[in-house]
Amino acid sequence: MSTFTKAIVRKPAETFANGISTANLGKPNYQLALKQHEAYCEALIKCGLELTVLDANPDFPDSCFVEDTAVVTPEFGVIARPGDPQRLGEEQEIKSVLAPMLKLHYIEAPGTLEGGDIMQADNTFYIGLSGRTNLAGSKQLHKILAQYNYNTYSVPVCNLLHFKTGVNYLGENNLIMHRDFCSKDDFKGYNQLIVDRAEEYAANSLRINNYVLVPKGFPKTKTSIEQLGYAVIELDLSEFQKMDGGLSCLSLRF
Ligand code: CIR
Repeated sequence: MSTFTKAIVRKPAETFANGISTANLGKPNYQLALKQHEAYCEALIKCGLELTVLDANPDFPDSCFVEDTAVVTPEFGVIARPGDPQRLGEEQEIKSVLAPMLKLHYIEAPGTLEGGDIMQADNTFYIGLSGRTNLAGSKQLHKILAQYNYNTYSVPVCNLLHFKTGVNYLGENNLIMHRDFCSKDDFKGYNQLIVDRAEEYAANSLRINNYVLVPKGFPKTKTSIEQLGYAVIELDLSEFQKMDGGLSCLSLRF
């Protein structure tokens, strides 16, 4: 598992509630979202990361979900190309932030790709083909990652917003995933921690250095992760869940 030293986050904008959502959990409370975001930033610092906190950008209601705008490693970054027109343009903002830090590559039209569809497991990147990441975008990323000697696999994403909505790599060969995750068979070589149907949101738990961040309110999943030997930090993400966002989407880590 990579050791991360840095992260980029963006504060939620006042327009946050106008973002894209299919959750049917009601409108988010902006003040509470800001508080939850602050707690998230503190957790990243506890994990040992140096944070770049970007100002809120009201022109893009979903722009606090920075993970979708790029794929990053400590050596290089790939500027994504969001698959939803409402988010197209967010990647330009991130490009100027990452340019002084990393060598950059770019996903180009007709390719679309969002960081939430890309999962790194040691030397392998899995690229989820979703409503946001198309085959052209996936092929471009394959080519870029091959230059750095990473293995890459494209896998289908069914009935989920992003690939990492349903599966995440915790390190040490452990994957956490939905019971009905459609490409489960592609991951037979991993130890699969299957989350309870009632706790599926917690499949988006996030390993950072010596900790695993787990959304608050999913006790069975928290216990299962602890039983694997991980130190857990629980974070309340209720307001981000209302906008289809989870732990991984709120930062770029490298
Ligand atoms: C969207 O629909 O794009 C945002 N409302 C949520 C993005 C969540 N990002 C992620 O899971 N990586």
